[in-house]
Amino acid sequence: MEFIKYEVEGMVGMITINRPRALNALNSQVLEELDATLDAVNLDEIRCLILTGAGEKSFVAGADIGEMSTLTKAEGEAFGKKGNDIFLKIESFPIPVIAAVNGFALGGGCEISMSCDIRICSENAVFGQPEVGLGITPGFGGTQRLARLVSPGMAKQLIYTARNIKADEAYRIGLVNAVYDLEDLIPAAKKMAAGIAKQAPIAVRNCKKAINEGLQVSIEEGVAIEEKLFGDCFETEDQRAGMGNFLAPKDQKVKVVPFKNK
Ligand code: CO8
Repeated sequence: MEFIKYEVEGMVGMITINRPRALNALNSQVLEELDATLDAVNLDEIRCLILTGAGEKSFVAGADIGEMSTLTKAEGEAFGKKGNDIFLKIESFPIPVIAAVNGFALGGGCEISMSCDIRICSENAVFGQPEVGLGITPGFGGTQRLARLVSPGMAKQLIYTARNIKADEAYRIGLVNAVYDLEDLIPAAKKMAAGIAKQAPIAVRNCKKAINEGLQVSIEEGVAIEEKLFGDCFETEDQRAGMGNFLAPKDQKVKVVPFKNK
């Protein structure tokens, strides 16, 4: 891999988009390597992913403008699909993905962060959808996910004006969950990921599925999805271990239940 770094620490995997000379902009090769990296994640071992960008300046400064500049209509649509397919893979990835946004998250950078389950950022982070200033629409899900994540009115304002916002405003509008000093960002992401990884993995996966799928349907259909996934947790070793530990005599309880993903 030239542009993607993948590291494992315990039950947490960290994917770093590593093209700092172009501020980690997403060209076809980066997207293909990212796709292959996701496919290679060992889901028996890894329970949470962190996605970040290399360097201290940029998370991802968008899709590669040089590569896009000469596309035909058909090629533009195909490039949009290429990004969308991978971002949908992240969104529906079986385990949670935390975006640790360490600087510019513009265009495709903002969009990839929005396909993650949770966004946290550093104080130097800048979010925005500058596409209309380049003569295009957001093409990797920005018109869809920003409106769902913040509000349609705020998304429209940001997209129509192509205005970038800093970390404090991203926090205020609910685009990120927390803002950290740059040096504290990755440790905070790792701490959050470890906190997720020590929970019952089947239950965490089912929660992700229930929230994501439930958001697409009516509340009646949503609770039906939840019922199914709730029921699915029973008779697992992890459900027995989790409830067993709660019900055990005080002197036999463990602080961290050794869940087995079974
Ligand atoms: N694509 C290609 N190269 C980039 C990009 C990018 N998106 N962003 C930065 N770079 C490159 C620069 O060209 C420069 O390269 P070089 O050193 O070879 O000249 C290098 O990274 C460093 O950048 P700057 O010198 O510009 O650094 P500054 O600190 O001066 O500025 C900025 C940083 C403000 C982030 C500036 O680089 C910038 O505005 N970048 C573009 C941001 C942008 O507009 N992003 C949105 C792109 S469009 C998009 O993402 C659409 C997604 C959907 C696609 C759908 C397909 C159909």
